[in-house]
Formats: sequence, structure tokens, C-alpha cells
Amino acid sequence: MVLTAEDRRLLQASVGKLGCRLEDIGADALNRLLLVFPQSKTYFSHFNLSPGSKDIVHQGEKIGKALDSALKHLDDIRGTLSQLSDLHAYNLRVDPVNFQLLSKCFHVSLGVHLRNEYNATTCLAWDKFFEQVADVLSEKYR
Ligand code: HNI
Repeated sequence: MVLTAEDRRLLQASVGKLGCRLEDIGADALNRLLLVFPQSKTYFSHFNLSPGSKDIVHQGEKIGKALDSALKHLDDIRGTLSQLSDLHAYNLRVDPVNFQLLSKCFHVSLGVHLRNEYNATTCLAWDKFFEQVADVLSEKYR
């Protein structure tokens, strides 16, 4: 789904209102993924998987950082994440369903941080954004 000018405005505005870095949201979301969808742990068997471990936080921060650059290049998400797309498809072989599961967890983290600000239109803008990111990260499988 196309990100409209209003979606883009809502995305940037809500990042400004988070009160934390997107890296912190990434860490929280990854922590949730591993707790709520334990099947995702198979990809991180070399990590300390205790909730909130340094491994999880650092990995989640990397995800948040990548999303931050995608948000800064909304016209070229594909180009911005192309190396990560190769990595997840060819090296890590992450089953694409996991990107959907992680998106759900991001929605929860954003909702927890933004509270009433995370209304239907803002939620939809993020959903479109995550969908585009997931498409890019999983398109090499096809
Ligand atoms: Ni993902 C490594 C970004 C979803 C499993 N991942 C990375 C790195 C970034 C990253 C950045 C670090 C690359 C590097 O070091 O060069 N991952 C993202 C983003 C998303 C995502 C932006 C979606 C929003 N990754 C997922 C999902 C899984 C996943 C859903 C599996 C459940 N990623 C991995 C694994 C690694 C990884 C495994 C390697 C970790 C390591 O250090 O061994």
C-alpha cells in the first residue's frame, strides 16, 4: 500500500513523540517477539535468550536503526534495505512470516509508548510502513 503524504507526516510526527529512540522500540519489539512467538527463537539460538538480555537488546537496536534509515528514505526503502534483504533471504533464511509477527510486536511497542497518540490513522501509517519493509526484506525469496 502506498504511503500518502499524510501517512508520512504521521510517521515522522509519531517518531518525534516517542520520547525514546527507535532503537529502544526495536529492542522492546524483539523482546516481545521472542516471548510471544517462541518459534522465532530458532533464528537466535546463539543468543542469550533470557528476556531483556544484552544480545536481544543489541539486536533489537540494530533493527530499530535500520527502520530509522528506512523512515528517512521513504521514497527508496528498497534501496536503503537492499543489503539486509540479501542477508535475510540468502544467509539467514528467515521465514517471511516472522516479519509479520515482528510487525505485530512493533505495533504493541509503539502503542505502549504513544498511548492515545497511537490512533487509527497513525496505526495504519505504521502498518503500511512495516508492510513495505517486510516486502523488501522477503522479496528475494520469490
Ligand atoms: Ni533481522 C540481523 C534488521 C527482522 C533475524 N537484522 C539483522 C541486522 C539488521 C536486521 C540491521 C544486522 C545485520 C548486520 O549485522 O549486518 N531484521 C532487521 C529488520 C527487520 C528484521 C529491519 C524487520 C523489521 N530479523 C528479522 C526477523 C528475524 C530476523 C523477523 C527472525 C525472526 N536478523 C535476524 C538474524 C540476524 C539478523 C538471525 C543475525 C543476528 C546475529 O547477529 O547473528
